[in-house]
Amino acid sequence: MTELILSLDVLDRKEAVKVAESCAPFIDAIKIGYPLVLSSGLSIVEDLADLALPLIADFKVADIPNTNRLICEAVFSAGFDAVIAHGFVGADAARTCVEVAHRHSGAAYIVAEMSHPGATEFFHGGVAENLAELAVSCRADGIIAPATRPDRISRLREIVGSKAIYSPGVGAQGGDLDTVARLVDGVIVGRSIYEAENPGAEAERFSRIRR
Ligand code: FNU
Repeated sequence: MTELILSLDVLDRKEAVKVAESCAPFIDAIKIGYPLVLSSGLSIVEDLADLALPLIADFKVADIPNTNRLICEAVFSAGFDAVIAHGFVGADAARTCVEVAHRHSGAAYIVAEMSHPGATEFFHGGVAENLAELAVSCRADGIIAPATRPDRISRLREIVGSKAIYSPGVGAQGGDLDTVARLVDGVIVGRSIYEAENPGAEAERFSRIRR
């Protein structure tokens, strides 16, 4: 089964909760990033707690080990179940995120390659492969790989094996749902669902990948 993860980049707190509630029966997790947390505060986690869905903090943590530790402690203390971190900061800093996550019985995912067009400027030429290898050696729970480039997902799968691959970029960024769903453990979808007239119905439509 491929998971469907809602990317809840909705700025208004009430609207965010409403969208999450309508999508809840059709999704496997909710990803929250800076847009919602900076507009609503970390307490948004409490507002979503009743849905009993895993909450992923997409903070792309990218600092020195000590600061990464402080950030990840705050993330898991707030009630998140997983964190997304960058690997380009090096194994020591990335490993810190993984260690804090595991101490809290949570998960940490390392960005191997991003989905936007500009990502090819730096991630290609062996960098994404190195980051995927780093994710494996740091015992991360998985990687983030681009739904906009299925061939790159396949290449990164060779490196991470059975580790989870979560993939943003379907819909609004042009990635094809069915193509990507066959290659990854979870598809991350934001605008295509939360900007729809009926987000719940759209989430249900996307949830065909869970079957
Ligand atoms: P949607 N996201 C992404 N590409 O899009 N975390 C990446 O390479 C990556 C991400 C996030 O386009 C992005 O920030 F590492 O509206 C947004 O929150 O479907 C979501 O995935 C995609 O949103």
